[in-house]
Amino acid sequence: MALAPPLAYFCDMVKEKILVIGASGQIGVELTMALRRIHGNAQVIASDLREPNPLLLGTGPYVSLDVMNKEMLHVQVIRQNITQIYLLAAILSATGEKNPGLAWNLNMQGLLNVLDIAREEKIHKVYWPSSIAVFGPTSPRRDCPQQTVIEPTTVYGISKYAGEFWCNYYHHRYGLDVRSLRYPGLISYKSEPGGGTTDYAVEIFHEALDEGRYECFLKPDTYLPMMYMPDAIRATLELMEAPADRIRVRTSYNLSAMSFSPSEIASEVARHVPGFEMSYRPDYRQTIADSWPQSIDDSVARADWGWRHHYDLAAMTDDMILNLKGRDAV
Ligand code: NAD
Ligand code: AKB
Repeated sequence: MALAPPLAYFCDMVKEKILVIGASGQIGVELTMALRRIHGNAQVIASDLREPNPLLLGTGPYVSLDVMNKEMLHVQVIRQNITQIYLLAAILSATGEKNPGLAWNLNMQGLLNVLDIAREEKIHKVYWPSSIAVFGPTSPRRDCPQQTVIEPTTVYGISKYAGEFWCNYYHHRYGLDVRSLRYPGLISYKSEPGGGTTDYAVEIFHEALDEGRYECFLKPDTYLPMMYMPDAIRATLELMEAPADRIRVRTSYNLSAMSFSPSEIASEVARHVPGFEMSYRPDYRQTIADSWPQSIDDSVARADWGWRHHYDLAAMTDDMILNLKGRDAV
């Protein structure tokens, strides 16, 4: 008579083993920590080209990994029994315009490596973020809808738009459960932003608290879609936990929380930092910002899997200041 397998066998069968690629970046640090809280530290493997971010040290396994090295990536996926992959490694808009070839290679080949391996190894789910950078100057400026004219003018935006269609292709052709969000500019205090056009909205807090002033690289009336990191992390987790039949968009979902200009965030910061001064010296990033919509319509995400944002400009500013002041006081 065959013996019944031990209970641990069944537990292991349902436990997810997650690989986060680009875990030391602005989103990666917070997403890795959130995934570890849900799935357990040992179940979430952080990986990056660079050293682990100090906030990740001692919180769980870390492997050094170059997403461009497909063989090594494949070995890690098999060796670690990976069942889900979160791919965050990319070159963002501002850095991408300085080195378009590098941005295209990493953003495209990195994604194709992951999609191929995920298909071959029957990975349960893949997450890959797109961006509001897919939209270009011919897209609607306000409340830019899910489906509209999309003609990006940055290499970053082109790579994201192409990437969205690769995700869609792998889903429909191979049945891969790959999900994606078009994040707006993300604001966070735990980890530094990595070379984007929206980075000013993070830098302003650090400079205001350290120096009492900030020189902004965008014009005062440049409205852009933005989101506080806790909302972005929750959106990602909710998208990934949603039943597959609720995910009707297999390119990437519009996602929105707030829209503000540099002069508006400067006024908010000044509520907390008396005497705060903002000056403006627009540079090449102004052209990038001008090519993007000012606000996003994310009603499809709200209808399909119940997305709701929590933070507006005032609530985000309060929380950023509170946490950055608290950190300085330690
Ligand atoms: P980031 O630059 O802060 O982090 C990216 C990480 O990837 C870095 O730690 C970097 O070392 C790592 N990396 C680079 N090349 C690698 C390689 N070859 N192999 C392995 N790791 C490598 O970026 P982020 O802001 O955390 O963005 C993560 C993802 O979210 C990107 O796809 C980005 O386009 C997207 N996104 C970010 C924002 C935002 O405001 N932060 C907005 C929209 C979309
Ligand atoms: C950037 O500015 O490049 C990013 C983004 C909106 O994708 N923050």
